[in-house]
Amino acid sequence: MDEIGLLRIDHVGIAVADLDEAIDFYERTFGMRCVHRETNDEQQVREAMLAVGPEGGVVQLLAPTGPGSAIAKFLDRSGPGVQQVAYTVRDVTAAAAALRERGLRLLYDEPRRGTGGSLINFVHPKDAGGVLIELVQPAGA
Ligand code: MC0
Repeated sequence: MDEIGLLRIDHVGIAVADLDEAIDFYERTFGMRCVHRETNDEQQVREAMLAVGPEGGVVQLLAPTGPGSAIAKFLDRSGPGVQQVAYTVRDVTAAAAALRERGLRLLYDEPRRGTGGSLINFVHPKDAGGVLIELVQPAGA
């Protein structure tokens, strides 16, 4: 079987209703630092990346921009909380193909645009023990 090419945990994604309020909570309570913010129209999210600490780790806060957003649906069903675990991969197309070969459902036929110009795809949570898994190929990789 082909290698998936996982490199590390890219981020843990948390669904929130109010982005500014959530950033404030993580900064004040845990001393995390907001290092990036952006709106992704295709995914219908406003997001913020928070650096956990000096040794690494990133938390992504995700708020919906409209009712059709996957985050809006998640919040309606489950309330705020962990929505996804994302892994950095060398090559998202190759990783998706290797996972399909193992019988898992990938959500997109082709990678889409993620944070900071990355390329992303997702494994359906029902094929991964109830966890939505995002594959992230960083921009320029
Ligand atoms: C749904 N389910 C989940 C789940 N979302 N389980 C764990 N984690 C989640 N996040 C479960 C439901 O509870 C339900 O279980 C079953 O999956 C329903 O599956 P479905 O009917 O096929 O699907 P939907 O309509 O609930 O949608 C789920 C799906 C969707 C994962 C397909 O959320 C999606 O397309 N996600 C990918 C895009 C995304 O998440 N975008 C936002 C982040 P039961 O047992 O009740 O049947 S954007 C992002 O992350 C970007 C900006 C980035 O990082 O670069």
